[in-house]
Amino acid sequence: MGKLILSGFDPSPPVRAVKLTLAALQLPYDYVVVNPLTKDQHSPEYLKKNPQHTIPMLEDDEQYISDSHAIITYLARKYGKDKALYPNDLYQSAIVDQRLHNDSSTMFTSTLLAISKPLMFAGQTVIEKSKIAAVADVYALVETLLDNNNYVAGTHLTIADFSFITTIVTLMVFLVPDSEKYPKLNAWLKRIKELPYYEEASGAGAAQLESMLKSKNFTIES
Ligand SMILES: N[C@@H](CCC(=O)N[C@@H](CS)C(=O)NCC(=O)O)C(=O)O
Repeated sequence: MGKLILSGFDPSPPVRAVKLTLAALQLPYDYVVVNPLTKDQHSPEYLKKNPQHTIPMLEDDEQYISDSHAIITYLARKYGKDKALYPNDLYQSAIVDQRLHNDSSTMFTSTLLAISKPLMFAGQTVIEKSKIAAVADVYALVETLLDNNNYVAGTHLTIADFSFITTIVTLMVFLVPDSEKYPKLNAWLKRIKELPYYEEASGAGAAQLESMLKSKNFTIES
């Protein structure tokens, strides 16, 4: 097995999804801090490996992969012994892919980044109501996905759970999911947070991002 090197920054949700996957697969790796707050991702060496200048980026035997969804799928397919985290079955893997694409397009980008980027980088302090309504839509969808299942892509833990939880715990900074309205979502959050590697791989970084966001003293449009 080649040496794995993850470039990232703990508060970043997609980086945390990769750290959860590496922990679940019990894979050793080196960690290189690339801090987007100081624009480390724009260094010439980094851009050569990832012209899209995003974290996370994984290096495996001098091959570079960026985008958390591509990375966690690769890791689970290549190193998952029983293929439980990313099923071999074509239909089951398509379900996992669908969840990952949803995180990539809707949950992380058009819901979470749409709120957090203006706060972090453009000095905005009032969050539009419509953006909070989009967070509620995410919770409603996940509640439905969990209707007959303990995990977001079915009856077993998959990489889709890692992708969703890292985005959702940060969405919770802006809207706490009511336990009566979203009982399954809340039970799932508890279930994933109880994984023995959760706190180290994701919980600590999520808490850091929460305090960074709260330090912006934002309010929600009334
Ligand atoms: N879809 C990408 C999103 C990655 C992303 O936007 N990462 C942010 C940090 S959370 C970043 O690197 N921002 C810096 C930049 O885009 O220059 C993924 O899942 O990896």
